[in-house]
Amino acid sequence: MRIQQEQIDALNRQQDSFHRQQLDGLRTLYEEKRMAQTIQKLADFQVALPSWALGAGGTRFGRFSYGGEPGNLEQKIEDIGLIHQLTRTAGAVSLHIPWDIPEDVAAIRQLADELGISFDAMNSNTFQDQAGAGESYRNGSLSSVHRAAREQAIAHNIEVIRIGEQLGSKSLTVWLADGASFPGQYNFQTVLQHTEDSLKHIYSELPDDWKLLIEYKPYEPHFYSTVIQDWGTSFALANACGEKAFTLVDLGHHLPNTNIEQIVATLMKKGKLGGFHFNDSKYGDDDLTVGAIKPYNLFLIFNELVYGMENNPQNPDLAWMIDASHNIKDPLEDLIQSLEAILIAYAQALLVDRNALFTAQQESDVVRCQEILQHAYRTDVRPLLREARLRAGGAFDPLETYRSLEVRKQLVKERGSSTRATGL
Ligand code: LRH
Ligand code: MN
Ligand code: MN
Repeated sequence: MRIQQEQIDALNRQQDSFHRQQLDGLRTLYEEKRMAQTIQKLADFQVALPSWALGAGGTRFGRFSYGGEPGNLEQKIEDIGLIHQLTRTAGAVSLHIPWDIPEDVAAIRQLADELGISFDAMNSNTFQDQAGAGESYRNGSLSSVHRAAREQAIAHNIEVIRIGEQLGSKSLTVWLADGASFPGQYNFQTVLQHTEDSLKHIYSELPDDWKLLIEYKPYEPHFYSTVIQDWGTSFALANACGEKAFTLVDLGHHLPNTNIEQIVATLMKKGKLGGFHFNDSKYGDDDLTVGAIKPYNLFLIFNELVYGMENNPQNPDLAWMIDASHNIKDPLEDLIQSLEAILIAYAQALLVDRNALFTAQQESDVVRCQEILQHAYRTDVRPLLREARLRAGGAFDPLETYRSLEVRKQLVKERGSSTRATGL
């Protein structure tokens, strides 16, 4: 299904005067120049959607199918196209191989092109055994003590790079499920060495203009140890590989109360933050809608990201992606909510008065420091998001537009109620 621009414009027109009033209200709080800069930055910000998150995810206890799920890669890209058309923020897709191997690369590229979607980081998968594979990843992949399993995992990653090259992607994200469920199961130093050697091999096959993004996670699927458990391990591996290798932060991959914003600051100062997976969590890697549980925390993280983007030329542009799973919500609605939460936190961080904060920090005025941050956090920045979207041809309110146009109903009509998307 395709939404006609006229349908979006007609709904937008109904909000015209309300929008103007709201935007004028913000002008009483912030200077025109800062408003304009913020709107432009919001308009430029693009977040990749993962090909595996457009259908119902489920848990290990069950999965509740959602009607009209995309049955193939084309339909997944079409779904991202719908979200992008409404939000103007989802102009990229991140593919997981082999869940989403393009059968006809030229056709997929053309479709993505038509919808204004580029190919962001490619994701390899050495955490599941594939039908017909010679080796099992039961005892690990890049870290395995079994040479043949390591070689198979390395070859897979190289194949993912080659597919990505044909699509115009520029980075490979490696997340390893490798770990131990019980003490003594493996030697920590041996598996770390194998991982480093394997990553270096993959790195040597990386095109010059590509990046290798190394994701970390403290636990799950293993519950005693994970080989790449934290940012320090990822950072050390990235340094061992070379200047095109970076750490990737997934918000759900931290133990409770970890100061993620400080990790962001440290990595950006070192020029080694390469990518970001957004989601939210209460307990672990819950993969909930971004901003659903800890919006202030998200703001504090964005505060460091903005500081880094403004002050750390040594750090490259980041690969942004939503890595959430949808168990009971319509995946497209959930992704629209996540995009909104990301942009809200970004806008609030852009509004922080950095000069005033610097002065207050120099004066050790702790109360003022907090006030400055919270002044920005407590601002309703949605008029800025709407202005950025309207200028780009998006919807005043993407979620309400999605509902009024009955997009899901159309998708169920076109695809049926029992299609099942590949992914987690
Ligand atoms: C691991 C992870 C990683 C995977 C994705 C499916 O928990 O966050 O990014 O590739 O989930
Ligand atoms: Mn992730
Ligand atoms: Mn995860």
